[in-house]
Amino acid sequence: MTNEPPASQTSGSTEHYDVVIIGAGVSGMYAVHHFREMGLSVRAYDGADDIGGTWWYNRYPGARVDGPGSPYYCYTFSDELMEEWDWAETQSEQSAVLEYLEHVADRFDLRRDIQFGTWVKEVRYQEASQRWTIETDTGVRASARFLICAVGALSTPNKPDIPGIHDFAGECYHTGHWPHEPVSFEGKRVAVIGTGSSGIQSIPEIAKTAAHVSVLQRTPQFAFPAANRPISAAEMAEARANWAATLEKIYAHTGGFPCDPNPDRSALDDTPEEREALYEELWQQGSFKFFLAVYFDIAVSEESNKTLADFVRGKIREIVHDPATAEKLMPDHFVMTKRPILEDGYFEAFNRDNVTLIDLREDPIERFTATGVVTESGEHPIDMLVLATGFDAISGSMLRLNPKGRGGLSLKERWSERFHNYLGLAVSGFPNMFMIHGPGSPGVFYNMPLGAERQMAWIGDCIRHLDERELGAIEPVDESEEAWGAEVGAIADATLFPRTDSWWTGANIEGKPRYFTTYLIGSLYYERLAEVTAADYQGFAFEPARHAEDAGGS
Ligand code: NA7
Repeated sequence: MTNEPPASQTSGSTEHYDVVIIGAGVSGMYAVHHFREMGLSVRAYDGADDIGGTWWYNRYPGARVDGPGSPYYCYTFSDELMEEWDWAETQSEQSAVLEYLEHVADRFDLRRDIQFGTWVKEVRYQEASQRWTIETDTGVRASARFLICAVGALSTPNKPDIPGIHDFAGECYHTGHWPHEPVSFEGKRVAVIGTGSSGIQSIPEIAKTAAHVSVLQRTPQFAFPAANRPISAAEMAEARANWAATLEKIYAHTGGFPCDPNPDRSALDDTPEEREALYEELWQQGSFKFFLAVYFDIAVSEESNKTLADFVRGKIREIVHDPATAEKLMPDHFVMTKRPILEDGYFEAFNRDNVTLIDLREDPIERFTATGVVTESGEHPIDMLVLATGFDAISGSMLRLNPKGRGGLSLKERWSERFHNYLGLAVSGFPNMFMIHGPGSPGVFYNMPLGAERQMAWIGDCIRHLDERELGAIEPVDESEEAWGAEVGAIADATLFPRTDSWWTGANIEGKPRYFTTYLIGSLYYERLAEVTAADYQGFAFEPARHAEDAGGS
């Protein structure tokens, strides 16, 4: 260690660490473990009262893992964890994932280095001492050589600013900030705004007991059968027996799951009958495998895309009895270019007498009153409003943290037009700051616990590199950020993803720079990180370590 004061000590009212971690969700928890194992002193801060991040907050009814699922949405750093943890279902419930994370926190004694109920309100780089300083809403002041922003890609709720919404006097909940106490829908008239994953997971659950559910839909969605099922003891045993081979497959896969690559076949290579047969087989089988086993060019070719979109539109028409409602549910964007959604009884919910669809494109919301929502067609009295309106995703939580880098420049200023970054990890002007799952990384397109582990491994190696060479600061040069932005953009532009308005492109947040920021090929991304390491951290600039006396003893 070079910079003074020494780690994990207190001078005046400031605590000093090697590494400060913001966030104690899946990524922040692993950061605590990883850097502690390296012998560094660490402190994590989280506004919540316990670990879990997204799994702590998203307690809405029906919340489940909606990716390829258990038992592979998990940490891989400890074989013992795989040995001792049983997953009950393929699409684990929120509570099951949180129990797993609590087990991890207990097993590795993570909580002793995490301060809960603490919101970090000021984060500033001190050029003289080459340290980050933070201040929290509880009056804590701390400094660290390295800042790890594990703030979550989907953790800053998007709350729509609709006229009168604050006048609504009934219960109002955002799915991403759901209360910890049970919420009863019994006998209530509920309006749900939003039909993304959270709306589509929660609507069928709410409809089971509510007197009435009004679904306020802005954009109809493609959704696929979740096909959740129990995981048997034999299946868990098999997963454990094959764990080493499975890990190899996971590492090689573009999304970080133990799946084969998509077939090397275009949808247009098959006859309409062959295509229909494949789509039907995948639909019956359900789960995220649909997207991982379908033709490779669904998200690339407009024509191929249309074949699957038409298939799903046909399914919606089959499931929903009322033709007028079915037509309102018909999505018209490229399928898979908004976050693919797994559903369980969503389309069927519209066959219930107590569920009504309000198509906001035809019948927009005018305002809220104390007792209801007024759309162009009239007032709908409600007792409860559920905002399933999503998040300021990917970059939103970094902007909310808004660290101040060199010269006091804020991230908001630096990112006013583009989310400049290198490797999805670092930003020039913000030395020794690392982002997890930020823009420019595979983030939400990758198995997120695994992505956090792999990004943390790279950062850990980078810290060792600095220490071995007595370097005090690392940050990307502007040219490498530009080249990285171009690389991310070129991969995305070969697909249909940037052509649809979605939270992937920032289109759900007014005024946000609108473009696709995710590195789409996860496996290639980690090769690129390794290349940069092997080339002595090419694209980065370094500063020698300044000792406290040189820095004026700060
Ligand atoms: P999403 O996928 O961003 O969905 C939000 C939904 O809310 C979506 O249907 C939006 O319509 C709708 N929305 C947002 N703002 C408004 C306003 N002002 N008026 C009407 N409708 C609105 O968020 P989720 O929470 O469902 O899912 C996010 C991820 O969390 C998901 O991928 C899972 O991994 C977990 P739009 O499509 O923008 O027209």
